Amino acid sequence: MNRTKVCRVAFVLFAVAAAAAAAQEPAPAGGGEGTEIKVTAKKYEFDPSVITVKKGDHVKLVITALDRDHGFKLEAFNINQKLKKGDPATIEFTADKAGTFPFQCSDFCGLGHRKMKGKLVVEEQ
Ligand SMILES: [Cu+2]
Repeated sequence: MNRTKVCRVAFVLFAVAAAAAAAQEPAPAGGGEGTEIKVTAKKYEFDPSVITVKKGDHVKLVITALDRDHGFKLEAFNINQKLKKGDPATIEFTADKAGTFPFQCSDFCGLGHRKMKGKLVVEEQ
């Protein structure tokens, strides 16, 4: 197994463990549901590129840049976060308005930088 593969296996194991831990946590009290979404960023895409939540949700995005530094800009919610390679960034906000809101990479990362984008869909309850 090469190094990349070892890293990937370790990452998957970590993700599974984190998911199992999260599943055991009680739901946050009051207000909207807590929603944690893991996202990866690499040249030139976010995965998932469409993030769907419900209006009123407290959204927690944990975004990891895989191949180099990127950025995450979600203008509608005043978010512009630098994503350091390999260092998961946690972005929290309340999805207090319904609609479809574009987000994009905010750290120039190469020829496809401007195509590196996605959208947040906030559905009415
Ligand atoms: Cu980028």
